[in-house]
Amino acid sequence: MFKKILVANRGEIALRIQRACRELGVKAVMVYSEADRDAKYVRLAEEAVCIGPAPSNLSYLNMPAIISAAEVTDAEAIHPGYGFLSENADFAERVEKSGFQFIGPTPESIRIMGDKVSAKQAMIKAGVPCVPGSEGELPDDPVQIRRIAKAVGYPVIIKAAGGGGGRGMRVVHTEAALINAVAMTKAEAGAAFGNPAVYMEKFLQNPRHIEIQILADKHKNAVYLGERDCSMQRRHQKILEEAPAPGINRKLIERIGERCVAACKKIGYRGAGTFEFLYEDGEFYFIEMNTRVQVEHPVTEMVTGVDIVKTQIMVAAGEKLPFAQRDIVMRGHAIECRVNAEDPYKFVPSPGRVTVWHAPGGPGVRVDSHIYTNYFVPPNYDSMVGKIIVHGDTREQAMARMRTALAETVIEGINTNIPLHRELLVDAKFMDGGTNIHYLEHWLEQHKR
Ligand code: MV4
Repeated sequence: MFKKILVANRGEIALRIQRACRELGVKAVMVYSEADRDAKYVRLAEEAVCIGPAPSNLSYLNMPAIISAAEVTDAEAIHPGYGFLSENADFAERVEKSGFQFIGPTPESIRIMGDKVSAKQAMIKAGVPCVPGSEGELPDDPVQIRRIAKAVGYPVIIKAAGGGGGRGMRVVHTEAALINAVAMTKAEAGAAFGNPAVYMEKFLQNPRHIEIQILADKHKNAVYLGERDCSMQRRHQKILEEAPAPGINRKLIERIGERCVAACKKIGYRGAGTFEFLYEDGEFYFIEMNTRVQVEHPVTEMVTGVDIVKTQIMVAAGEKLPFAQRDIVMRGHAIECRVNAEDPYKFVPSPGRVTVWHAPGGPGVRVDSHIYTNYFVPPNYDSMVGKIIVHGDTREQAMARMRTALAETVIEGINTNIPLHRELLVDAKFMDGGTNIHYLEHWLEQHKR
């Protein structure tokens, strides 16, 4: 096991990784920007290095500063967390060329999954079901593009190979709009991602977003840790996630999970990863793979009892996965509410000083947050200030526990989306389970104030 690792992130995930290190007996070096001097994980750190001014491009995205921090502190590995440099293949490569372990997959795996065309091709080859569409990048010839769209069937969606997470996509309903839409998406993709390549898929109108969590080691072992339902989102920002996904056939999930594991083994994947699927009319369709730990990993930890962050570090150190697939048992139900410093209905960020903070507690309640009374939420970063996660024997019990947890939570001095969560937890359709990716936006439209 490593003696010391560097945590190249901030906020709640920096604290989460620090906690995993403590449990493993690994020293954690924290890095921080000038805006995060007073951060909780910096105060709790045995060692911390300032890597630059507040703007992320000068600090948390500053590769030389981060690698230098690892050098001067004698860290052996770098955990990138999520966001920032976590899915940057060039960073992973520079980390390894500088003699450190990157806590994540190989730069090659990150690169394949970063290009959505090569990711999809790898998945098709590995037997993971994908959304029907173009086989690879769209050609330039308008005749061929029309032929592909006709075969796929309208509506279709044009997606940038360099996009992902909702960036660089365009839905096309008619042949008349097709060629122009392809040209527009290509132009935007070239400007935004430096890669004009686009591909085409059948546009699924009312899917759910279901993802499969996997963990793999360097010894060809891989397991899936069940699924998460992440359909409750607005503008591609998830706000509530749960596991298991309500109302989906367990045998089907097992089959998909096994395909994901087989794909990991086939491509030599290692570390934590997430296969994102759209689920519609009883079928799963792969769309993208995330090669990092995700914000919503706690719901999987709560239902499986597996510490995903600890396992990431263990497998990066070369250890074998300490469990096999038969050891993974999903128990009960977990829900996570993301707490954002923002207006609950207008969604404008609300940075500033937290004057009062009372965290919820009780059976089955977990809070992953870096905030404290008198903490100043800087305006420079993502507005998420923490996550409330609950576990119960049933979905009903988990919802009841979440309602209690949300009722107990007090955050003063900044606005948060907790009032929105309180309303959602008593919404009849949410309570039924199985709402699709458009539900929250429609709900907000109907609950305008
Ligand atoms: C789609 C789709 C419908 N059909 N692909 C958006 C984020 C990116 N990961 C892929 N996305 C979508 N791809 C096909 N073929 C609808 C979406 C989509 C979406 C997906 C997951 C979660 C929220 C979403 C919100 C709008 C659109």
